Amino acid sequence: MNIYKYLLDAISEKGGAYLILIDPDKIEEEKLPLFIRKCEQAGVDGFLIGGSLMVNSKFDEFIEKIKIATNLPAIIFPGGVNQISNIADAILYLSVVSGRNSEHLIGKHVLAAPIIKAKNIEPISTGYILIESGATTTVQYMSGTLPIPRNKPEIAAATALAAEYLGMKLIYLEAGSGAGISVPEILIQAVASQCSIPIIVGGGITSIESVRQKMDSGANIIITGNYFEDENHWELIKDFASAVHTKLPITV
Ligand code: 1GP
Repeated sequence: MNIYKYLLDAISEKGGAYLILIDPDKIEEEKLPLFIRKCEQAGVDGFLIGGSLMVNSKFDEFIEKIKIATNLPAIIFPGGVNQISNIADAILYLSVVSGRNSEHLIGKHVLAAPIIKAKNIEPISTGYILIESGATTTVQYMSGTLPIPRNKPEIAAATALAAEYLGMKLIYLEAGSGAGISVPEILIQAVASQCSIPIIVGGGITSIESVRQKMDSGANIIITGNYFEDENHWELIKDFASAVHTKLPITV
């Protein structure tokens, strides 16, 4: 299956795609099959898998467990070159275009490219744009880059457009995992007004209202991670999915 096309189809047919980020270091593995099943029943479109550190060294086995539990796509969201597995369906080939650290613009990609080719994984070129969200986030610290100030939508829009002109296929507006405040709507609107490639929004999204606001502002793909790491919220996954799927009838 071509995963990029799968995402484009979800956007055009359902109004958006909803992906849940699973960090192998954070989820209790024995809860994984149940969580995956809940997500599938709730209408989630797929999974991002990855983390900033990856202390869990059994990356292949972890993805395999997900693939055994579901036919939904498992897409790597790599925190490093150590997170490449041919068991996944695709990999977000992320370039931190908001930063000026050459290692995260092109350096790691040179190391990763031959491995991705050899393992025959679909790379999806993604302009990864960090947006200031209050405190320093893990991704800012780990990438050694400054995020775009949240009150500078014009810089975010110009950065996203540059990524599109460079041939990237997706824009990812990232507030950072566990961010106290998510990407502002005005900034999403500014990027959407300039770009014709799909816009992913993630980081600090913890309410259905917030999902709706992101979608209304021009987001095409929504990512949540932290909020559903706690099983107390699992019953809400379907409401999040429904808020993303703006073209589908609302289910109760
Ligand atoms: C982080 O955008 C993702 O890279 C998801 O963030 O964990 O805050 O939902 P949260």
